[in-house]
Amino acid sequence: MKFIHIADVHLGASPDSDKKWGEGRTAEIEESFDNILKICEEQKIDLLLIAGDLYHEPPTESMLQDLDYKFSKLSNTKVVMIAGNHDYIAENSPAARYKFKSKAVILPREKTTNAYLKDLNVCVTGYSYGKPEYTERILENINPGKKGAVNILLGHGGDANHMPFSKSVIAKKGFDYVALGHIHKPAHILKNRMAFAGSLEPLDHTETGRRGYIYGEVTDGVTRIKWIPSNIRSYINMELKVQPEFTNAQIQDVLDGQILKLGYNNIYKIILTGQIGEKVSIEFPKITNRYNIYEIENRTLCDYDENILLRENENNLLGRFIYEMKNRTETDEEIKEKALRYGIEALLTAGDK
Ligand SMILES: [Mn+2]
Repeated sequence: MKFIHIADVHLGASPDSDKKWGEGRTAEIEESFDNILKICEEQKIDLLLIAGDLYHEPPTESMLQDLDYKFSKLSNTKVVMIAGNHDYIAENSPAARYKFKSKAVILPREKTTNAYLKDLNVCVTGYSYGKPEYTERILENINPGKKGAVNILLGHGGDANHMPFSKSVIAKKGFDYVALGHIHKPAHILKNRMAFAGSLEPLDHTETGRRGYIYGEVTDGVTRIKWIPSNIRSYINMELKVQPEFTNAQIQDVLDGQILKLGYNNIYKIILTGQIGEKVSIEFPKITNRYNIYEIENRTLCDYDENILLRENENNLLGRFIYEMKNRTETDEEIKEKALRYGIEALLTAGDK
Protein backbone atom coordinates (compact mmCIF):
# COMPACT_ATOMS: atom_id res chain seq x y z
CA MET A 1 0.00 0.00 0.00
CA LYS A 2 1.54 3.27 -1.13
CA PHE A 3 0.48 6.52 0.46
CA ILE A 4 1.29 10.21 0.39
CA HIS A 5 0.82 12.36 3.46
CA ILE A 6 0.51 16.14 3.15
CA ALA A 7 -0.66 18.85 5.55
CA ASP A 8 -0.94 22.61 5.92
CA VAL A 9 -1.31 23.45 2.25
CA HIS A 10 -3.24 26.61 3.21
CA LEU A 11 -4.97 27.00 -0.16
CA GLY A 12 -6.16 30.57 -0.49
CA ALA A 13 -3.37 32.06 1.61
CA SER A 14 -1.51 35.04 0.15
CA PRO A 15 1.87 35.33 1.85
CA ASP A 16 3.99 38.44 1.15
CA SER A 17 1.07 40.09 -0.62
CA ASP A 18 2.89 43.43 -0.38
CA LYS A 19 5.97 42.11 -2.23
CA LYS A 20 6.41 41.83 -5.96
CA TRP A 21 6.47 38.01 -5.90
CA GLY A 22 3.47 37.93 -3.54
CA GLU A 23 0.96 38.36 -6.32
CA GLY A 24 1.61 34.90 -7.70
CA ARG A 25 1.98 33.06 -4.42
CA THR A 26 -1.69 32.07 -3.99
CA ALA A 27 -1.63 30.44 -7.42
CA GLU A 28 1.70 28.78 -6.68
CA ILE A 29 0.36 27.21 -3.51
CA GLU A 30 -2.45 25.74 -5.56
CA GLU A 31 0.01 24.60 -8.22
CA SER A 32 2.05 22.86 -5.55
CA PHE A 33 -1.07 21.00 -4.40
CA ASP A 34 -1.95 20.10 -8.00
CA ASN A 35 1.57 18.70 -8.37
CA ILE A 36 0.87 16.33 -5.48
CA LEU A 37 -2.29 15.10 -7.22
CA LYS A 38 -0.22 14.60 -10.38
CA ILE A 39 2.29 12.51 -8.43
CA CYS A 40 -0.59 10.47 -6.95
CA GLU A 41 -1.84 9.74 -10.44
CA GLU A 42 1.53 9.01 -12.04
CA GLN A 43 2.82 6.80 -9.22
CA LYS A 44 -0.52 5.06 -8.68
CA ILE A 45 -0.60 6.07 -5.03
CA ASP A 46 -3.29 4.14 -3.15
CA LEU A 47 -4.05 6.69 -0.49
CA LEU A 48 -3.64 10.44 -0.06
CA LEU A 49 -3.78 11.62 3.56
CA ILE A 50 -4.40 15.31 4.22
CA ALA A 51 -3.74 16.14 7.87
CA GLY A 52 -5.64 19.41 8.22
CA ASP A 53 -5.42 23.02 7.03
CA LEU A 54 -5.75 22.15 3.38
CA TYR A 55 -7.43 25.56 3.26
CA HIS A 56 -6.30 28.77 4.88
CA GLU A 57 -9.89 29.48 5.91
CA PRO A 58 -13.03 27.32 6.05
CA PRO A 59 -13.88 26.53 2.40
CA THR A 60 -16.95 27.70 0.53
CA GLU A 61 -19.14 25.29 -1.38
CA SER A 62 -17.61 26.23 -4.71
CA MET A 63 -14.10 25.60 -3.33
CA LEU A 64 -15.23 22.13 -2.26
CA GLN A 65 -16.74 21.49 -5.70
CA ASP A 66 -13.40 22.36 -7.31
CA LEU A 67 -11.60 20.06 -4.91
CA ASP A 68 -14.09 17.27 -5.56
CA TYR A 69 -13.55 17.66 -9.29
CA LYS A 70 -9.76 17.38 -8.87
CA PHE A 71 -10.12 14.28 -6.70
CA SER A 72 -12.56 12.71 -9.17
CA LYS A 73 -9.78 12.66 -11.78
CA LEU A 74 -7.60 10.39 -9.63
CA SER A 75 -7.94 6.88 -11.00
CA ASN A 76 -6.08 4.97 -8.26
CA THR A 77 -5.93 7.23 -5.25
CA LYS A 78 -8.41 7.40 -2.40
CA VAL A 79 -8.33 10.53 -0.27
CA VAL A 80 -8.97 10.85 3.45
CA MET A 81 -8.67 14.23 5.09
CA ILE A 82 -9.42 16.08 8.30
CA ALA A 83 -10.06 19.76 8.95
CA GLY A 84 -7.54 21.69 11.02
CA ASN A 85 -7.71 24.90 13.02
CA HIS A 86 -7.69 27.10 9.90
CA ASP A 87 -10.27 25.20 7.84
CA TYR A 88 -12.34 23.97 10.80
CA ILE A 89 -15.84 22.72 10.03
CA ALA A 90 -18.39 24.92 11.76
CA GLU A 91 -21.89 23.58 12.32
CA ASN A 92 -24.00 23.80 9.15
CA SER A 93 -21.04 25.17 7.18
CA PRO A 94 -20.48 24.19 3.54
CA ALA A 95 -17.90 21.57 4.59
CA ALA A 96 -20.32 20.07 7.15
CA ARG A 97 -22.99 19.62 4.48
CA TYR A 98 -20.93 18.80 1.41
CA LYS A 99 -21.33 15.33 -0.14
CA PHE A 100 -18.32 14.33 -2.25
CA LYS A 101 -19.00 12.81 -5.65
CA SER A 102 -15.42 11.57 -5.82
CA LYS A 103 -14.12 8.90 -3.48
CA ALA A 104 -12.72 11.45 -1.04
CA VAL A 105 -13.71 11.51 2.62
CA ILE A 106 -13.51 14.40 5.08
CA LEU A 107 -13.82 12.95 8.57
CA PRO A 108 -16.71 14.69 10.38
CA ARG A 109 -16.36 17.55 12.86
CA GLU A 110 -15.82 17.14 16.57
CA LYS A 111 -15.87 13.37 16.88
CA THR A 112 -13.47 10.49 16.48
CA THR A 113 -14.45 8.60 13.35
CA ASN A 114 -12.78 6.22 10.99
CA ALA A 115 -12.88 5.56 7.30
CA TYR A 116 -12.29 1.90 6.46
CA LEU A 117 -11.07 1.39 2.91
CA LYS A 118 -12.00 -2.19 2.23
CA ASP A 119 -10.00 -2.91 -0.91
CA LEU A 120 -6.84 -1.56 0.74
CA ASN A 121 -7.67 -2.99 4.18
CA VAL A 122 -6.72 0.39 5.62
CA CYS A 123 -8.53 2.09 8.48
CA VAL A 124 -7.93 5.84 8.88
CA THR A 125 -9.06 7.28 12.20
CA GLY A 126 -9.16 10.97 12.99
CA TYR A 127 -10.97 14.01 14.31
CA SER A 128 -11.83 17.16 12.36
CA TYR A 129 -11.72 20.55 14.04
CA GLY A 130 -15.12 22.15 14.53
CA LYS A 131 -13.62 25.37 15.91
CA PRO A 132 -10.16 26.98 15.85
CA GLU A 133 -8.86 25.77 19.23
CA TYR A 134 -8.85 22.69 21.44
CA THR A 135 -6.81 22.60 24.61
CA GLU A 136 -8.02 19.05 25.35
CA ARG A 137 -5.65 16.17 24.65
CA ILE A 138 -8.00 14.66 22.09
CA LEU A 139 -5.43 12.83 19.98
CA GLU A 140 -4.17 10.87 22.98
CA ASN A 141 -7.59 9.24 23.33
CA ILE A 142 -7.88 7.95 19.79
CA ASN A 143 -7.31 4.24 19.23
CA PRO A 144 -6.84 2.13 16.10
CA GLY A 145 -10.22 1.60 14.48
CA LYS A 146 -10.01 -1.92 13.07
CA LYS A 147 -8.14 -5.02 14.15
CA GLY A 148 -6.25 -6.73 11.35
CA ALA A 149 -6.28 -3.65 9.14
CA VAL A 150 -3.46 -1.19 8.51
CA ASN A 151 -4.37 1.50 11.05
CA ILE A 152 -3.55 5.13 10.44
CA LEU A 153 -4.17 8.09 12.74
CA LEU A 154 -4.79 11.41 11.06
CA GLY A 155 -4.18 14.27 13.50
CA HIS A 156 -3.75 18.03 13.55
CA GLY A 157 -2.16 19.87 16.45
CA GLY A 158 0.71 19.66 18.86
CA ASP A 159 0.84 22.98 20.67
CA ALA A 160 -0.95 24.03 23.86
CA ASN A 161 -4.05 25.40 22.11
CA HIS A 162 -4.29 22.82 19.37
CA MET A 163 -4.78 19.31 20.74
CA PRO A 164 -1.54 18.98 22.69
CA PHE A 165 -0.19 15.45 22.87
CA SER A 166 2.71 13.43 24.08
CA LYS A 167 4.47 11.48 21.38
CA SER A 168 5.07 8.51 23.67
CA VAL A 169 1.37 8.20 24.59
CA ILE A 170 0.37 8.01 20.93
CA ALA A 171 3.28 5.72 20.09
CA LYS A 172 1.85 3.07 22.42
CA LYS A 173 -1.53 2.96 20.65
CA GLY A 174 -0.33 0.60 17.96
CA PHE A 175 -1.00 2.64 14.83
CA ASP A 176 0.92 1.59 11.74
CA TYR A 177 1.38 5.26 10.95
CA VAL A 178 0.46 8.60 12.53
CA ALA A 179 0.07 11.35 9.91
CA LEU A 180 0.29 14.76 11.56
CA GLY A 181 -0.33 18.35 10.56
CA HIS A 182 -0.18 21.84 12.09
CA ILE A 183 3.55 22.26 12.70
CA HIS A 184 4.85 23.78 9.47
CA LYS A 185 8.40 22.52 9.77
CA PRO A 186 8.54 18.92 8.56
CA ALA A 187 9.48 16.56 11.38
CA HIS A 188 9.92 12.81 11.40
CA ILE A 189 9.28 12.38 15.12
CA LEU A 190 9.12 8.60 15.50
CA LYS A 191 10.99 6.50 12.98
CA ASN A 192 8.65 5.29 10.22
CA ARG A 193 5.70 5.68 12.59
CA MET A 194 4.90 9.32 13.19
CA ALA A 195 5.62 12.51 11.29
CA PHE A 196 4.57 16.07 10.59
CA ALA A 197 4.51 16.52 6.82
CA GLY A 198 5.09 20.26 7.29
CA SER A 199 3.61 22.91 5.04
CA LEU A 200 3.61 22.12 1.32
CA GLU A 201 4.86 25.59 0.39
CA PRO A 202 6.51 27.88 2.95
CA LEU A 203 3.92 30.37 4.14
CA ASP A 204 6.04 33.19 5.52
CA HIS A 205 9.65 34.30 5.80
CA THR A 206 10.19 32.37 9.03
CA GLU A 207 9.59 29.09 7.15
CA THR A 208 13.07 28.85 5.69
CA GLY A 209 14.33 25.76 3.90
CA ARG A 210 12.58 23.21 1.73
CA ARG A 211 8.99 22.03 2.14
CA GLY A 212 7.28 18.96 0.72
CA TYR A 213 5.39 15.76 1.39
CA ILE A 214 5.80 12.33 2.92
CA TYR A 215 5.84 9.25 0.75
CA GLY A 216 5.12 6.02 2.58
CA GLU A 217 4.66 2.32 2.00
CA VAL A 218 3.16 -0.35 4.21
CA THR A 219 4.32 -3.81 3.17
CA ASP A 220 3.59 -6.93 5.24
CA GLY A 221 2.89 -4.87 8.30
CA VAL A 222 6.06 -2.80 7.99
CA THR A 223 5.78 0.96 7.43
CA ARG A 224 8.50 2.95 5.72
CA ILE A 225 8.33 6.69 5.15
CA LYS A 226 10.45 9.26 3.41
CA TRP A 227 10.10 13.03 3.30
CA ILE A 228 10.40 14.47 -0.21
CA PRO A 229 10.94 18.18 -0.92
CA SER A 230 8.62 19.55 -3.61
CA ASN A 231 8.02 23.24 -2.97
CA ILE A 232 8.19 25.77 -5.78
CA ARG A 233 9.97 28.52 -3.82
CA SER A 234 11.99 28.60 -0.62
CA TYR A 235 12.91 31.32 1.82
CA ILE A 236 16.67 31.41 2.21
CA ASN A 237 18.78 33.36 4.67
CA MET A 238 21.94 34.10 2.74
CA GLU A 239 25.16 35.62 3.93
CA LEU A 240 26.76 38.14 1.59
CA LYS A 241 30.29 38.89 2.60
CA VAL A 242 31.62 42.23 1.47
CA GLN A 243 35.14 43.63 1.63
CA PRO A 244 36.17 47.25 2.19
CA GLU A 245 37.38 47.66 -1.40
CA PHE A 246 34.13 46.37 -2.95
CA THR A 247 32.22 48.74 -5.19
CA ASN A 248 28.56 48.38 -6.11
CA ALA A 249 29.49 46.45 -9.24
CA GLN A 250 31.58 43.98 -7.28
CA ILE A 251 28.84 43.44 -4.72
CA GLN A 252 26.45 42.86 -7.61
CA ASP A 253 28.83 40.24 -8.98
CA VAL A 254 29.05 38.33 -5.73
CA LEU A 255 25.28 38.48 -5.27
CA ASP A 256 24.64 37.31 -8.86
CA GLY A 257 26.95 34.35 -8.35
CA GLN A 258 25.39 33.26 -5.07
CA ILE A 259 21.81 33.61 -6.26
CA LEU A 260 22.57 31.79 -9.50
CA LYS A 261 23.74 28.87 -7.37
CA LEU A 262 20.83 28.89 -4.90
CA GLY A 263 18.03 29.64 -7.32
CA TYR A 264 16.56 32.72 -8.91
CA ASN A 265 13.03 31.78 -7.80
CA ASN A 266 13.76 31.73 -4.10
CA ILE A 267 13.06 34.52 -1.64
CA TYR A 268 16.09 35.85 0.17
CA LYS A 269 16.96 37.51 3.38
CA ILE A 270 20.45 38.89 2.82
CA ILE A 271 22.73 39.12 5.78
CA LEU A 272 25.57 41.46 4.96
CA THR A 273 28.79 40.71 6.76
CA GLY A 274 32.39 41.77 6.42
CA GLN A 275 33.38 45.37 6.02
CA ILE A 276 32.02 48.10 3.82
CA GLY A 277 34.59 50.65 2.77
CA GLU A 278 34.27 54.08 4.31
CA LYS A 279 33.90 55.78 0.95
CA VAL A 280 31.57 53.22 -0.61
CA SER A 281 27.89 54.04 -0.63
CA ILE A 282 26.03 50.92 -1.54
CA GLU A 283 22.91 51.28 -3.62
CA PHE A 284 20.91 48.29 -2.52
CA PRO A 285 17.66 48.85 -4.38
CA LYS A 286 19.66 48.96 -7.60
CA ILE A 287 21.63 45.84 -6.75
CA THR A 288 18.78 43.72 -5.44
CA ASN A 289 15.89 44.71 -7.72
CA ARG A 290 16.29 41.80 -10.06
CA TYR A 291 15.79 39.28 -7.24
CA ASN A 292 13.21 38.42 -4.59
CA ILE A 293 14.70 40.07 -1.53
CA TYR A 294 12.56 39.98 1.55
CA GLU A 295 14.93 41.89 3.76
CA ILE A 296 18.54 43.02 4.06
CA GLU A 297 20.16 42.84 7.44
CA ASN A 298 23.33 44.84 7.75
CA ARG A 299 25.88 43.23 10.03
CA THR A 300 28.89 44.82 8.42
CA LEU A 301 31.49 46.85 10.19
CA CYS A 302 32.67 50.08 8.69
CA ASP A 303 36.25 50.39 7.59
CA TYR A 304 37.61 52.72 10.25
CA ASP A 305 41.16 53.74 10.71
CA GLU A 306 41.71 53.10 14.41
CA ASN A 307 44.73 55.38 14.62
CA ILE A 308 42.79 58.39 13.36
CA LEU A 309 39.88 57.49 15.64
CA LEU A 310 42.27 57.15 18.57
CA ARG A 311 43.81 60.57 17.94
CA GLU A 312 40.40 62.21 17.63
CA ASN A 313 39.01 60.57 20.75
CA GLU A 314 41.94 60.61 23.12
CA ASN A 315 39.93 61.96 26.00
CA ASN A 316 36.76 59.97 25.81
CA LEU A 317 35.45 56.43 26.23
CA LEU A 318 35.99 55.49 22.59
CA GLY A 319 39.63 56.58 22.66
CA ARG A 320 40.25 54.79 25.93
CA PHE A 321 38.63 51.64 24.57
CA ILE A 322 40.80 51.65 21.42
CA TYR A 323 43.91 52.32 23.46
CA GLU A 324 43.17 49.49 25.89
CA MET A 325 42.33 47.02 23.17
CA LYS A 326 45.40 47.79 21.08
CA ASN A 327 47.68 47.34 24.05
CA ARG A 328 46.30 44.01 25.18
CA THR A 329 48.90 41.33 24.81
CA GLU A 330 47.23 38.23 26.15
CA THR A 331 44.60 37.81 23.44
CA ASP A 332 44.66 36.03 20.13
CA GLU A 333 45.16 38.57 17.29
CA GLU A 334 42.03 37.62 15.40
CA ILE A 335 39.82 37.83 18.47
CA LYS A 336 41.45 41.12 19.42
CA GLU A 337 40.78 42.56 15.97
CA LYS A 338 37.15 41.48 16.10
CA ALA A 339 36.61 42.75 19.64
CA LEU A 340 38.09 46.08 18.63
CA ARG A 341 35.85 46.38 15.58
CA TYR A 342 32.67 45.35 17.40
CA GLY A 343 33.47 47.68 20.27
CA ILE A 344 34.16 50.67 17.99
CA GLU A 345 31.00 49.95 16.04
CA ALA A 346 28.92 49.71 19.23
CA LEU A 347 30.34 52.89 20.72
CA LEU A 348 29.93 54.84 17.48
CA THR A 349 26.39 53.58 17.01
CA ALA A 350 25.46 54.47 20.56
CA GLY A 351 26.76 57.96 19.86
CA ASP A 352 27.77 58.20 23.52
CA LYS A 353 31.50 58.68 23.62
MN1 LIG B 1 -2.88 24.40 11.79
